[in-house]
Amino acid sequence: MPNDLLELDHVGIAVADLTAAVAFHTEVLGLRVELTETNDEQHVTEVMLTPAEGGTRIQLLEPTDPASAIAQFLQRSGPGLHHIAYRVADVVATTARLQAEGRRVLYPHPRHGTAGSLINFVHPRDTGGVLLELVQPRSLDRPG
Ligand code: V0V
Ligand code: CO
Repeated sequence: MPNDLLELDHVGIAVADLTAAVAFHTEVLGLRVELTETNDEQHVTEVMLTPAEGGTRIQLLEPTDPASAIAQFLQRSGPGLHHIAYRVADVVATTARLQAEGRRVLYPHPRHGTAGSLINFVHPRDTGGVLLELVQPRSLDRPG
């Protein structure tokens, strides 16, 4: 059995109003803001939040461009659960494995994700309906 999906890194939620969504997650749910970042490749502004004892984080995603994946999702489905992201040690190796099994990996090469990570996605039609993100965190020998 493969064992390269190491942890659930985050759950991505598409939001139309980031300020309101952050207020709900902090003031009502009590999560702590870990970082706020704009990702020009993905055309999103994101806020990553952590529950009281850590663990899997929540990623709120607001589009910065009407043509972006998040804007299109909001138009079709409205705000809500968008993807789940697993942490991997080697995103190229894991995507190659899944692709070899016939699943559609969305990018030929990993792109830039949160906090200097490398990310790729597997199409929801090939994963039982859930958009799957793979995240290789930034390592000390690969700054930034
Ligand atoms: C679309 N579909 C979804 C979905 N988005 N199903 C579950 N979850 C989603 N998020 C379904 C849709 O209902 C249709 O289902 C089918 O997929 C349409 O497929 P398509 O025409 O090939 O694709 P689109 O145009 O709907 O786009 C979907 C994909 C797009 C996944 C291809 O959103 C994409 O390229 N996503 C990758 C980038 C991304 O999501 N970035 C934002 C997060 P039926 O009708 O066929 O059943 S950025 C992020 O997480 C970062 C930066 C990070 O964590 O570091
Ligand atoms: Co994500």
